[in-house]
Amino acid sequence: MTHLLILGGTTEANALAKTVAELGIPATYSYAGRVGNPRPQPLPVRVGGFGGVAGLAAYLRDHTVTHVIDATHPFAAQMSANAVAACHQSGVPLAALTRPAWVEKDGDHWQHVPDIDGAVAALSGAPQRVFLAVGRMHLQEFATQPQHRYLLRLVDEPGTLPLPNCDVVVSRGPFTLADDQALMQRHEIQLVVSKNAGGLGARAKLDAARALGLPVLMIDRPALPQRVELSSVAQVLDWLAHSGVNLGV
Ligand code: 3Y8
Ligand code: NAP
Repeated sequence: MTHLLILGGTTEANALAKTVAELGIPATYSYAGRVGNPRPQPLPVRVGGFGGVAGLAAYLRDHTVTHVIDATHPFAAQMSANAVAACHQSGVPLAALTRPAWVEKDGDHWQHVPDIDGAVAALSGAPQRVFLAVGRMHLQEFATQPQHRYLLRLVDEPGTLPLPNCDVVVSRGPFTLADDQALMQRHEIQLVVSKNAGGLGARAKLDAARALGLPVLMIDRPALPQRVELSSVAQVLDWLAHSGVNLGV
């Protein structure tokens, strides 16, 4: 009996969940529980960590999971590493559904930094108006550069923030070029800080930066362990069919 575990939290995971539900393939969608009201899914949902590699391996066994699709965000490196280890231990087939990194186009002015700390170091100059579009979890690291005026975009209303001079927009994506361009003009943004998330859900700020001739501080992705990597829902269905799943089509 097939039982897919989809490690979710992205636009691609949501597209996969929709197709899997339409095909009637037994599956569970998993959120970490990072935000207040995660998007509802057409599948049974579980929320919260598994408890490391051992916890995930136990979950796979206790719920007779037959296949794992890691459709988490490219920066969810710990989850992805745990999935590789737990599936290897348990002998459960694993495939990642990922999206290519964004690449610079004509008119882009990107400065690449290797990680969050690299972005913080690159901000050690004179005060600027900075669109810090990296979410909430790593804001503390930017507190060592309080000289800037930051525009923050968060999924949930924040508690106390570690940055003295900041404006907050509470908004979850996917975002649009028109809205991001208007937002950046309204706040007279001079620099955009972005993770290289890839995909369509968050690229609007890059297209807006290009249109406005603004520089971007692009945080490159963390390294991930070797695993099967697929880049479309169709490829996932093909992988499942070749792993013995009857797609019923
Ligand atoms: C909880 C589940 C969809 C999926 C929406 C995608 C697109 C919009 C772009 C900006 C960048 C950021 C952030 C972002 C994007 C999609 C996708 C994506 C970036 C939700 C969601 C969950 C999260 C967690 C959240 C993090 C934060 C990161 C905001 C749902 C909406 C900045 C990443 O407050 C917090 O704790 C937020 C935590 C991890 C990164 C951070 O460090 O703060 N995502 N985002 C998932 C869970 O619990 O398992 O409610 O839908 C999903 C989405 N976020 O089609 O509806 O697929 O990438 N999410 C980044 O890329 O830098 C926003 O503002 O321009
Ligand atoms: P992370 O740092 O790689 O993971 C930290 C821990 O959170 C994991 O070890 C696991 O806990 C738990 N976890 C993460 N994703 C989970 C999932 N889908 N289901 C169950 N537990 C999960 O992860 P993260 O960067 O915080 O991302 C958390 C969620 O937000 C993921 O769903 C991801 O797709 C989504 N997201 C993240 C970003 C981002 O910028 N990081 C952007 C958009 C969406 P245990 O060890 O206890 O199992």
